Amino acid sequence: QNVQFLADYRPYPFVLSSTRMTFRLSATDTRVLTALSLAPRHPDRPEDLVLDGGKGVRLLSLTIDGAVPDPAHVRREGETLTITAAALPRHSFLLETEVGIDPSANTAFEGLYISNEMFCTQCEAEGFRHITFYPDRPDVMATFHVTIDSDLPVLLSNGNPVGQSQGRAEWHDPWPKPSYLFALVAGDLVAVSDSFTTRSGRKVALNVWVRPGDQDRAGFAMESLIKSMKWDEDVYGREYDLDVFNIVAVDDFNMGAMENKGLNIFNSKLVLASPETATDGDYERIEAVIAHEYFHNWTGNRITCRDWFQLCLKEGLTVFRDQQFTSDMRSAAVKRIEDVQALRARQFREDQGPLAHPPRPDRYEEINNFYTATVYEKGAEVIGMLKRLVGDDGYRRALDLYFNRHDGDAATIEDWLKVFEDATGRDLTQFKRWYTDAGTPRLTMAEDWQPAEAGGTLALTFTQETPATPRQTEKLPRVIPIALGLIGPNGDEVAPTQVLEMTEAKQSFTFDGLGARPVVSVLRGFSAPVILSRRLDDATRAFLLAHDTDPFARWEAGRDLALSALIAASQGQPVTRDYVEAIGRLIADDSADPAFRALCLSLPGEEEIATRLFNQGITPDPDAIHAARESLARDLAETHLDLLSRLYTAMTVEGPYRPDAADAARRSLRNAVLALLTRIDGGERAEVLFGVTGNMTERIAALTALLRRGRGQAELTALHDLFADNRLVMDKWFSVQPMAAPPAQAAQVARSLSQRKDFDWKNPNRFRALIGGLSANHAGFHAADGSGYDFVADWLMRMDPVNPQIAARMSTAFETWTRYDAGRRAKALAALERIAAVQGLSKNTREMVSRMIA
Ligand code: BAL
Ligand code: ZN
Repeated sequence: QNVQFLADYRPYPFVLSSTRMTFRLSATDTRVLTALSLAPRHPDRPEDLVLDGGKGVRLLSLTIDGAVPDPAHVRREGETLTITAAALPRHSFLLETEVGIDPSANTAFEGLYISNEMFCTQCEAEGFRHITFYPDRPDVMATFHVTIDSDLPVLLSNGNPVGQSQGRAEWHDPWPKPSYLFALVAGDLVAVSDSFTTRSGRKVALNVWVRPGDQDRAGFAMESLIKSMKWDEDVYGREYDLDVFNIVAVDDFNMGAMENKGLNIFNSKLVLASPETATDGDYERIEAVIAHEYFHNWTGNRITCRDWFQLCLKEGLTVFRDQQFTSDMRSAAVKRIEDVQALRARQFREDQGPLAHPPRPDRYEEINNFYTATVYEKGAEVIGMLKRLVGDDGYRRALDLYFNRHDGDAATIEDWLKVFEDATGRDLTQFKRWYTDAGTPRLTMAEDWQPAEAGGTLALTFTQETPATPRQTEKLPRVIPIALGLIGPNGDEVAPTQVLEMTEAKQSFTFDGLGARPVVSVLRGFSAPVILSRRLDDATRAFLLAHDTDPFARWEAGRDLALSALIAASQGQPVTRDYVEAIGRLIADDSADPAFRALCLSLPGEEEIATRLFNQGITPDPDAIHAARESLARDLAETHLDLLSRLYTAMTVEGPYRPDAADAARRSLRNAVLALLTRIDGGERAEVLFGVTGNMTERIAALTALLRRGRGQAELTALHDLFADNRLVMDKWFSVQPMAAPPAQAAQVARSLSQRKDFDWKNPNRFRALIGGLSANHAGFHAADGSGYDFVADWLMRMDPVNPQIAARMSTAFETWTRYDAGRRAKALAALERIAAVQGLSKNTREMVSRMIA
């Protein structure tokens, strides 16, 4: 076992000041010449020099200050190259190597590889060691000078261009950086170009590089980049620091995108968009991810992480910043609700199962397995709580101090918390548990109302408890900011939002002088990532849905109402009419944002219902959940048929497609209405819409609605005929079928799609589309006969030797397997054990599967 522990951190024993590299690109035998200017950190205590280097890196030559060392002092073992201390000078020296690598054989897409005849790199977290021998760790930072020799027309690397001639390009990056931020791209590319003048007056050349023919789909990415650059100056005072900023779209990419210094590399699905091929959701995501990667320039690049245990230092903060950006660009209320939905769907799920880990883990085997919702999304939530506790001014002072104090550093979570302590005078010792402890706290609220002649008193008693998680059985109380307001019986707010600071396991807060018993609106804005339970009848939930002034709390009341109905139905219990009636009133309110109404009208997903049941100690039955959801949807549609029909017409968006928030909001409500109406009209409206619309948002909504009703075959064929050459649209085509298939057929649908010639499974997007599509069909993946489990396991085993990162990530489909009944558990366990038994299984997948089986 090769477990890395946070407690074992020690600084690298050499200081690396500059890195010079020359790449002689060739598909099968690329030569990489590297010159490292090194000096021992402690000349009086000589140490061996250990460099990382993957098995595919062939050492061709090595010199120290120009001389070849005695071979007895150079040792190649596993994934390292060691030069013994005896062969090293006590002062600064130049280490030069030449290695050979084979990009064409790199199917794992880590290091230097080829995608569609284009050379590109992915180095985070530990890909650089597949390019050359190097201290491949984030706290070793150096300036880079890179020369690329190749006949390909476009040759890019980090930093500023310093030389360009036929067959050669030179790049210099003056900002010291760790190897994970290195990037190189070479290919036949074209740029959509623009420029941005920073607030201090420097002109920056901007390019979005795509394959020829894709230029007309890169404009939105460029607009998003310019908005991001301006926003980071306005809101955080952060200015860009190089002469050029390049973005490249790549078809084969393990992640969404990567923040390499001055040369961001993106999965093409997060760059390319046109109304015909991309949905409103795609546009919003492109805007957010372009921003995210750009914001990393300060939170990640200028200030990086000391080690990979601190990953959430850059990721949590950068997600928080991109969430703020989207809130400013679009609707803050809608964004907050969407973020909480995603947090619950991905992070709460992770936090309640065998893969639970703290935002800052203290051990790992394979760091690629820790690019998780906990590190990213919970990491962002923790910052949201900090901001709420210290206030907007305190947050701004702390961030200014962070940038001033740590610019150029490889920092830690301790450094991060210290700037908040120093800027605000707060002691964050207890707050730090949010970083070091796994698990989602359960928060309960009990109310005690004492009427009195002069005014009543309401006492709220909160208790918190966090269930045990792997390797953490004892949980101490956390600091929980509870945002709360009080609403009078007539619907008026009697106490505006205030933040209660809970620090004990059990704590009471009292409100005096109340004329009548108010309704408590609690956890406004989802002020802490906890699971709240309180006794509330459906009538009071409906009251909150109608009157709460906090949009999140209002939506949450509707959500709870829907879940209460769905849980009753799935348990065969009587269902009240409160939800169906309350939702009718809400969607009829034309003063409310259509996007907000759409969110309220969309029923909780089956996975969410299963989670709620599980949290109530009930074993979820996927088939009963599916049936209950279908039945409530039909009830909604029948009850509000006239209203829904009117809305469907009223929400039509006239004129050319625009991806802005206002038009997208109308389409989202119209599509939510369509999903319900399709249950009544036999698919008539959906078929018409699919035929007449020119945009992908409506096409895919219509197709999904039809597939869920067991229809849509003609539309599938039409979509295929129209877009067979468009990889991104075809990914949607592969994904929507297993996702929207009736559960009993889902695994079979996925299996027959996987046998098609165009199931190009080595492409990560295509693999994720199909395997992820089935995993997203709750009752289909968890089919009682185990067909979903078997299908996914078969493909994980096939993918693992080709691309272990992708296999390991997709294995999280199984992370909830212990929630289900004994029959399903046995089948899921058998599938996991089949994977675990594979000879030569990657470290990535082995770690994931063994944590899930443990
Ligand atoms: N650093 C990996 C990709 C991202 O989070 O931006
Ligand atoms: Zn990031």
